[in-house]
Amino acid sequence: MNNLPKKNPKQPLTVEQQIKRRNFISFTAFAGLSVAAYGGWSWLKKSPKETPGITGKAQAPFRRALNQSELAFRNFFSRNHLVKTYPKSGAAKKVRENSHVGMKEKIDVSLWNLSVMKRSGQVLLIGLDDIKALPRTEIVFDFKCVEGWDQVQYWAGVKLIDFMDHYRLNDEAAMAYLGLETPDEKYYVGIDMDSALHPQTILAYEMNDMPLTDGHGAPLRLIIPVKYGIKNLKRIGTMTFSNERPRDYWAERGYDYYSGL
Ligand SMILES: Nc1nc2c(c(=O)[nH]1)N[C@H]1C(S)=C(S)[C@@H](COP(=O)(O)O)O[C@H]1N2
Ligand SMILES: [Mo]
Repeated sequence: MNNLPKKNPKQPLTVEQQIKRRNFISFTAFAGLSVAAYGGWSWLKKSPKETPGITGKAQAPFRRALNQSELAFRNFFSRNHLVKTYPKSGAAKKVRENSHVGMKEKIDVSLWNLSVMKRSGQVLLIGLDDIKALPRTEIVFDFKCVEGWDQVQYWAGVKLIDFMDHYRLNDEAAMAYLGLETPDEKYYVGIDMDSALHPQTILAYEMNDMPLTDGHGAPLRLIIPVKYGIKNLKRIGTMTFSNERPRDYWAERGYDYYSGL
């Protein structure tokens, strides 16, 4: 035993005091949370809209959250993870046709060329016969549109990765994005290079063993099963490569830039 004076032992609280005290604590906590929630909400509402351009219309913090989740997705994404495929017998005979931005003018396939803007500034003009001479590949997969429909479809063409390999677009493949535009530049998409070089991404010139019809994007369109329909640009005119995001028709209208599946 030491000789220090004993502190006054605290009087235990009565039951009523305990209840009062708990009520006080929970009320304070509730009030505090309400203020925080309201504060958070008005912070979001008052925070500036992101600057219009590549993407538009979302409050900046929302877009930051979206971009964060894009990063998470891209980290999960693997070029070796294949989208489910189906037997040809399962493919739709009547293929849905949806929206034709950038396809108003009549197209003369004999005059058409794919323009590839190289990093060096050089432009490759490539005709359809040159593209058809490359190894042909086919895919039957479930095409999904953000509007809420999907359909098993059968497409054929050349793998984009084979095409890039053939034309020695190595410097271009090392960049972060592929940009595609229709010849009239009215519809355009940007695609991250991992998705562009995915083994199921193809430059398609046939559907159900027939040359593409105008409505489905003749003479050449993108088929990219790891993305929603919006990224599957019909009637390709030009191909660009960049480390910044290329402009994207639907991202400018508020849709997710990545639009992955
Ligand atoms: N040039 C161009 N490509 C486009 C579109 C478009 O409006 N113009 N719409 C996209 C959308 S939203 C979808 S769902 C698919 C539809 O392709 P389909 O008509 O072959 O079904 O094309 C995509 N590619
Ligand atoms: Mo779509």
